[in-house]
Amino acid sequence: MAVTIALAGNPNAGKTTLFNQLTGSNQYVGNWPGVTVEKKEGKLKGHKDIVIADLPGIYSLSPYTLEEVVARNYLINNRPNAILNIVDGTNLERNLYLSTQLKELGVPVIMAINMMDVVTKNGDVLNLEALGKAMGCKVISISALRNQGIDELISVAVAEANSGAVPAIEHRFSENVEKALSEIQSKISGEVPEALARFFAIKLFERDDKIRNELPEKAKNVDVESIISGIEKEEDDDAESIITNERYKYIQSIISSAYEKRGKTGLTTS
Ligand code: BGO
Repeated sequence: MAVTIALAGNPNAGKTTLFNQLTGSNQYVGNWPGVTVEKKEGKLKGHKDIVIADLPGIYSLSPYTLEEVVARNYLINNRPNAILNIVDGTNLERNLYLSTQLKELGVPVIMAINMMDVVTKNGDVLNLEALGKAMGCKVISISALRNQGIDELISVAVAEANSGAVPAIEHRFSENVEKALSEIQSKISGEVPEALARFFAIKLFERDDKIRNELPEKAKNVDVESIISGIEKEEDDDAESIITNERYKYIQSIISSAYEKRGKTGLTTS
């Protein structure tokens, strides 16, 4: 079977531009099964055995739009060999919100930080090593528009896709949320693929019924309500907001350690 790399990112991150760079004219366009959302695939330049699957642009894996449902179902059900996450480097905070969730899918993630020509022109500095360490994945800086960093990105993505490794999760939620997640995880253990158990536990904690309905019968019917409501009482907040707020806290800590914003005067403004 062909090795598949899924290309995922926020709308306007430069996904179409990168897809064209990665595949050249070797593309085929269709529709995702059952819906009228466009599906584009292509062979990776110089690697006839590797398929790049272009997912619809999405902001998160808690789907509200048809595009988000299509992208999430593909990632859960088709299990690509790797996810190439294109990130708009000028808009890190919003883009990393999706990245933190992609990292939970138990598939190697490669982050391509795009628009680096603009980041550099603005005088901003991104510490790729710190970003990669905090996210627990390979990070490559690129400009899809200017064809910069693409060769390095291809060689790293190919190596990751062929590695078959299940990546470690760097991000941990607060202690009580982690405790709740591991209780939920133990209830669905053996019923769902091991690499996806944490992802499903988070989604059940968020009361994501779309995901619950996709689970195998036994996992679909687990009762986790008392676990969730216990934490909600402790935190005086609803479960979905608890997860969202903790993600943004994590993202803030990444940005403050890896991104240095400079004003036109050259002084640090962050
Ligand atoms: C327009 N650098 C810069 N500077 N721009 C980039 C880069 C990069 O590395 N990569 C992409 N862009 P899509 P999605 C546009 O179309 O690939 C630009 O949604 C314009 N169009 O050229 O479409 C890219 O598929 C008029 O810009 O993203 C595109 O993810 C004026 O980012 C935009 C200015 O890229 C989105 C830009 C008529």
